[in-house]
Parts: sequence; structure tokens; C-alpha cells
Amino acid sequence: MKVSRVFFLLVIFASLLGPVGCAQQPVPLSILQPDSNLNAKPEKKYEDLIVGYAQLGAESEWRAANTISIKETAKQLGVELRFLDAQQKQANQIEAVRKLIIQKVDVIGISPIVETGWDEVFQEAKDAGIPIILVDRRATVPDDLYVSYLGSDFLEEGRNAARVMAKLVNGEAKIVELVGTIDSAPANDRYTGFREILKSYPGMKIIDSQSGDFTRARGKEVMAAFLQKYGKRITAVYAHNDDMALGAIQAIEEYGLKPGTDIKIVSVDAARGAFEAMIAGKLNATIECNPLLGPQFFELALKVVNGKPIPKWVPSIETIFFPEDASKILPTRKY
Ligand code: GYE
Repeated sequence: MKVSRVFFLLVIFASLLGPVGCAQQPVPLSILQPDSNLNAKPEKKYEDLIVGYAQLGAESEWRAANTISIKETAKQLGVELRFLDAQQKQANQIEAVRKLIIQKVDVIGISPIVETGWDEVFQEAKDAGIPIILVDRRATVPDDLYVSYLGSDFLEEGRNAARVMAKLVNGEAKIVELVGTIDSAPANDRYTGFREILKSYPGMKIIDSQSGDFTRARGKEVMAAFLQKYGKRITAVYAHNDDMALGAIQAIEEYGLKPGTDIKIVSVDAARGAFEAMIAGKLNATIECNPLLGPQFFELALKVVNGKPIPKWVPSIETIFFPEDASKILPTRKY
């Protein structure tokens, strides 16, 4: 064999063995197969999140508890929260969403003051790639403009208020209604749900219905005007929230009647003030509407940011409270 030929055979042999000096290692399977996690971003944790929250205002005890729940949960979880308060004005709330878009937050939570008029600004958030989570109140917008709604079944609250009222008055009443903020989801649904049930009670009539804007002061004013107009003909009050009921209680007392006895009162929220009024015998029932939405909100926000599927509606779990149980339950209430 010629020297050149031996050299050639040696080269072939060496190349079969692999790099000089080391035996060839088996190639791990994972390198050969496309890795599904290779392009995936690492999962975000709560501490990585910047969350914007466009709160609608501070109109009620409910709202105060809701705001505390959002702020405290953010602090506990280590989420960076940008919280803006629109002071009961839709224009301010739209402005707030725009500010949060400019700040490039990861997610925007919003409790829309009214149901309509959100398409444009929600579309702006979508175009900027910022998901919107509706908290507490719904907005009437196409489904693709928000990722989830976390909140109560306001229609059912309205129905429950009517069911409870029907028992209290034995199917016979002249009712005045204190409506919440005009065009807000809870006011619209509590109005409709109540009337649905009333259809089965021909003896129960709504003799007047006015907005008290979910505040105690307006609730009192509107009730005072009702009393001026209808006097003792009024036998029941349906208030869309506890604050308006508490305002109405003051008006009824100032008029010289006994709230809870001469005039039966049912409201919605189940805030502490309502429990105190029930203990004092001035309020006959309150339908619970849970404001402690912070934990569920941030859980949803984290899921959205990490591309996890979330339901379009996450309903809160709620009940009804009566005076009999009020003193036992009051110490356990968080709002
Ligand atoms: O019932 C009322 C508040 O949107 C559910 O708003 C909320 C309502 C609540 O002002 O007290």
C-alpha cells in the first residue's frame, strides 16, 4: 500500500470516530426536536406586573371597599398599581384609560361608570396591545374589546330584591324606587330584574322611580321629594344601593314616619351601614353585592398577561341578609 493511500484510509477512520481525541457522544434527542418552549416568553409573576386601574369614583360605601380591596391586594402581591379615580365622570374615566395606554401598563382594569360610549377608547387599548378587564360594571361593547368581566349578576340582585319585598309586604305595596346612576349597568339591571318578578304580583305597584346616583345625599333628597308628593301613600322603598336607602331612612324620619315599619325598605350591597340600620330596625333586607374583587382581578390580570385562557364572565358569589341575623354577622363583615 502506498503511503498516500494509508493516510487517506486513516483520515476516513478518524472522521468516523469524531473529533480527534474524544469519542463521539450520542446527540440528545431534545436538540434534534423543535423545542416548543424555545420561543415562549418566560412566565410573568405578580411582581413583574404593571396594572392600571380606572376607578369610577368614591360615591358609596361599596366603592370605598372596592378601592381598598384593589389597592391592598396589589400591595400584598407586589403588583405595581397605577390607580386613577374619575370622580363620577365618564370623560375623566376615558382620559384615565388614555393615560394608562401611554404609560404602557400590562393590563387595564376598569369599572365603567355607564354602559355605553367605550368603543373608541377600548379600541385604542386593543390597538396598543393592552387587554381590558371590566371589573364590577359591564360595558356594552363588542366582545373582542375586553378580555373578561368580573362582577355580579345585577339582574338577579334586582329579582331577589323584588322576591324579598313581595314577602315583606304580602304582595301589596305602593313602592318608590331609588335608581342608581343613570345608564350604569347595576342601575339598568336592578331596575329590569325587579320588574320581571313584580309581573307576578299585581298588588305591588311602583308609583315613582328617580335616580339618586348611588349616593346618600341624593337618596335623601329624592326620598324627601317623594314624601312631599305622595306622603303616607308610600308603603315601600326599593333602593338600588344601601347608601341611597340610608339617605331615604333619614328623609323618612324627618318626615315623621318610621323607616322599616311604616315604610318597608329593601336595598342592595350589604355594606356595614346596612347592617347597622337592620339592627336598629330601620331597614328590612339587603341583597349582597360583593366589592372585594381585588384578589380575583389580579389573578385574571396575571393569567391574561401569560396568555392563559380566562372566562368571559367571572361572577361573584352573593347572598341576602335579613335583620334577624344582622348583629351576628356585622362583626364578620369586611365592608
Ligand atoms: O352597588 C353601588 C355603587 O357598581 C355594584 O356601585 C356597583 C354599585 C354598588 O356605587 O353602591
